[in-house]
Amino acid sequence: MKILTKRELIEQRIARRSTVSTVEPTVKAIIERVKSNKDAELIAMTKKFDGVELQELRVSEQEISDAYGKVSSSLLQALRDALERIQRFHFRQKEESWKFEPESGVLLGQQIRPLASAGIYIPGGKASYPSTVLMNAIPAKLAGVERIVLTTPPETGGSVNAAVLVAANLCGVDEIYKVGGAQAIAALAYGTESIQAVHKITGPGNAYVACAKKLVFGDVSIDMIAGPSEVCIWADEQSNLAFVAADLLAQAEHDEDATACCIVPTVDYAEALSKEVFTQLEKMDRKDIARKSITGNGWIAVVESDDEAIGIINELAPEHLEIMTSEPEKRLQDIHHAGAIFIGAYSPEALGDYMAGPNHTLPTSGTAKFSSPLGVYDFMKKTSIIRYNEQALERVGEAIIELAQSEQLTGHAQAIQVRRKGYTNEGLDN
Ligand code: HSO
Ligand code: ZN
Repeated sequence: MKILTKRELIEQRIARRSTVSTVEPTVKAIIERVKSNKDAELIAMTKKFDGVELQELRVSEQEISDAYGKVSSSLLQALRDALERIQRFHFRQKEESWKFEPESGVLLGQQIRPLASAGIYIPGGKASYPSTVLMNAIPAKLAGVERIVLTTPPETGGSVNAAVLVAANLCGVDEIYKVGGAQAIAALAYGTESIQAVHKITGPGNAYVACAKKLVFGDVSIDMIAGPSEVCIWADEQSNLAFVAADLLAQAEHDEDATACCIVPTVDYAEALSKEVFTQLEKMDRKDIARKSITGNGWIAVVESDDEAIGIINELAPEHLEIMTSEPEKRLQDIHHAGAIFIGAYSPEALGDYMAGPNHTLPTSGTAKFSSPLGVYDFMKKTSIIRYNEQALERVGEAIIELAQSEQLTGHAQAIQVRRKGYTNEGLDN
């Protein structure tokens, strides 16, 4: 792995990539075609891109119940266990509407309502993760979304990954469609004969899906544009080399573009870690992907102090931060930017990916500086409530008129004047 000092790291400038723009013309064309030709286009594109000829886009009840027969009882139990833990965490994110009376005659409040519908995109192939179904559907369900739709590309043969179907069914997803790519995002945003449009689209995807989400944003809401996954591990001389290396590789196996990086105190530790990473790498099933990620994007930075480490972390704003130093909580309050922070040797990212409870959909590419993990709040919206009586309005009337006149909005001023005591068509008569 590349071993860098802090200065070298800054010179390299912490990479921030975007593949979205290069595919934009293709994605725009796909969206337009789905808008015009609807289901027929989805069926044609599924044949073209997935090699599957579909009669029916929607997954049937029968296919869902058959899926239960295709997953092992231990996997079913693990999904149920994860579901419960994810629910228990997300339940605490539920917010209530509130109102208050700041002064006599005045009532103000915030009304919270679930979105009416949500569409979850789940990628196909090797990246078709049932855990991601749980992470998207559970917060939507807890928010009270009435119609939860899931789309995912079919596998060769026309079926959908059984574990994905089971996870969706356990969470109470209402409709599942066999369509993937930018065409699925277009269908969710604008609707077709069989897929009714939704109000918000969430879930990960490749560059085409990410670009489509960006393009439909505004007509519908989206969760975020997720880039390749990242982990940053802060270690010290006491950190277990095997643990640190395994966690770097767990991240690297996701994607050739994934970033696994580590902050350590000495060049000796960095060299030993790099050696351990390559030893463990050889035993991996996905060693080709992991090797490309580790050699292409991975780095180990050698720092001289805790402050230097914290500076790098806050600049990086990693999606996942693992603190494996001997006092992992000592500087926790100084870390301002990270999607999720995993504290201590026994809290690996893999725990958070599946079981701990918090969401594994996290801000990537430095966006943790201004974004949060996916949560119940992403499936809710707020409306302000305002009620003044006549006396209360009179108390602020002059000030409103003053402000309205300063903006040359005399219509606004008039909307107050007509309500004032003694007002006639000629103005106030007193
Ligand atoms: N680490 C991924 C989520 C995931 N891992 C799903 C395994 N399955 C992005 O946070
Ligand atoms: Zn993962």
